[in-house]
Amino acid sequence: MARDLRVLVIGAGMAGILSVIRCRQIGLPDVTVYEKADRLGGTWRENRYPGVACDVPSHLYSYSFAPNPEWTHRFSPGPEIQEYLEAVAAEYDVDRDVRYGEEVTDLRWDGRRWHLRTASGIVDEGDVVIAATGVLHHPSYPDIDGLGDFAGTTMHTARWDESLPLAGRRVGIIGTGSSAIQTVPTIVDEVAHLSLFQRTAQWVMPAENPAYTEEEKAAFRADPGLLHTLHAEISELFSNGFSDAVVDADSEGMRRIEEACRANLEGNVHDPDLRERLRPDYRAGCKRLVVSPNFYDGIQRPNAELVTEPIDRIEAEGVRTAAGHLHELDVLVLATGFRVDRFLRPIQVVGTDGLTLDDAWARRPSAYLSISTPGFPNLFMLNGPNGPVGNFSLIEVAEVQFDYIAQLLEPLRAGEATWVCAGEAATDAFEEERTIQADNTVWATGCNSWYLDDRGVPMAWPWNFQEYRDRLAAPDPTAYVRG
Ligand code: N01
Repeated sequence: MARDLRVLVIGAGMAGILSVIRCRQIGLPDVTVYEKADRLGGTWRENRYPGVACDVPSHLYSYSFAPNPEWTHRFSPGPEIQEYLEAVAAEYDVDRDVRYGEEVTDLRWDGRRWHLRTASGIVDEGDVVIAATGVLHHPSYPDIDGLGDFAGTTMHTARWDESLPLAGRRVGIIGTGSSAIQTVPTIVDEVAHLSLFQRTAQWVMPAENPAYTEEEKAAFRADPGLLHTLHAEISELFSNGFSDAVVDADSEGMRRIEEACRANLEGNVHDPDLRERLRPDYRAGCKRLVVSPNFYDGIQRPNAELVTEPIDRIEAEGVRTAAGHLHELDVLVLATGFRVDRFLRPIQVVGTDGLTLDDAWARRPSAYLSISTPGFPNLFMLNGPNGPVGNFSLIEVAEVQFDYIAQLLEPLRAGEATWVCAGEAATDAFEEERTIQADNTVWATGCNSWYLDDRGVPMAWPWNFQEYRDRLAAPDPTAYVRG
C-alpha cells in the first residue's frame, strides 16, 4: 500500500533548501529541516571574509529550476550568492519547514524510522533522513604553539567578524588556499601592512571576472531560453576545460591548465626572488586549484609581504618565525581550511544493531556513490564522502544526487519496502574501484592537500562529471539491500 514518507533534513544550506523544494515537487510535502543557525545559507552564511566569491561561474552555480538573470558577475561575490539562496527559499516558502536554532545532536534508527534529538531537547521522528550538512563546514585551527597568546584579534576566515575595522592595521594571514588568496587582494589597500604566511606555494589560475552589463541582464530577463543556453555552454566549457582534465593527470586539458598557471606566475610576478618563492614544487591542480584574477597584484603591493620562513610560534605581539623574526600584528587571520572528514558528525548517528557512524567511519568516511553507507538505512547524504568536490558546481552535484535519492525512495513510497540501504559488497567494490581510479588523477601527483585521506588517496570522485551523471541516472537494485 502506498504511504507518505516523513523526511527529516539536516542543514538549511544550498542542499537543504534544494531538498525541501524537490521533496515537495515529487510529492513528499512532509519535510522538516533542522538548522543550527538562525539563518539559512550554509557556507555562504558563514564565509563572510572580504573578497569571498565562488570560483564556479554563477550561472552554473544556480539551481536548474531557478536560473538567475541578475547575477552581477561571471563569478559573483559570496553575499550575492547568499541573497540568491534567500530569494529562492522565499519564493518557495522554504522557511515554513525549517526549524532554526536547532542543532541536531542525535539520530537513532529503530529498525523502521529515524529518531532525532536536538541540543535544546526537541525530539522528532521520520522515515528518511537527508543529511545536507556540507563538506567545508568545520573550521580547521592550526596546531601552532601560543595560538591563544595573541593579544590582538584572531579569527578564522569562516568566522569573520565583519564589524572589525582593518583600516590602518597590521594584518597577518596564515594559509594560501582559496580563502586567503581571495582575502589578500581585497584588503591589502586598506590595511597598514599585510603579512601572508605561506607554508606551501600555490599555483594560481588566472580568470577574468567581467560584470554582466545591464543589456545582458535585460536580455536574460526577457528570454529565459538565453539563460538556458548560457548554462549549457558554460557547463560544456567547464567539463571540457576542467573536470575532464583533473581526473586524467596526463591529459591535454591538464597541460593547458598548467601552462596558464605558469604563464600567470612568469608574466605577473616581477621580482625574481618573490616569483621563485611563489613557485610551487608540485603540479598545478594537485592541490585544489586556486582561481584569482588579482592575487599576484595584491601580494606585490608595497605594504604586502610574503613570509615563507616557517612559523615557530604565536606570541602576544604577533607571529615569530623559525629564524627568530617577530612579525608584529594587530589582527591574525587563520585561512587554514576545514576539517573535511566530518560530514554529519559530531551528530551521534546510530544505525542498525547499534552501529555508530563513528565506528563505521573509524578509518575514514565512505559511502556508496557518496550517497548511502551500509548499516544506515534511509539515511542519504548530499555532497557526502568521496563525491565530486573540486571546482564543480556543488548545486549541480546535489541536484543529481537528489534525483537519485528520489528513485531510491520509490519502493518505500509504494509500500514495497520500509527501508533501503547500500549493501556492504557493492560499497566495498565501489570503494576499491574508486581508489584505483583515483591514482590517475592530478590530485595524486605528489602534494599535500585536503583532498587526500589518511592513506594519501584523493577523497573525491575520480572520474569525470558525465560519469557521475551516468552512474546516478538510476540506482542499480543489486547494490542495495531492502527491508
Ligand atoms: O583552505 P585550504 P581554504 N601552518 O585547506 C595552511 C573551498 N573554497 O579555506 O598547503 C601554516 O585550501 C595550508 O598550508 P599547506 C575550496 O574548495 C572555495 O583556503 O597545507 N599553514 C593552506 O595553505 C577550497 O579548496 C572558494 O601547507 C597552515 C591553508 O592553510 C576549500 O574551500 C573560496 C597550517 C589551508 O588551505 C578550502 O579553502 C574559499 C599551519 N599549521 C574556499 N595549517 C571559492 O570558491 C594549515 N595551513 C573561491
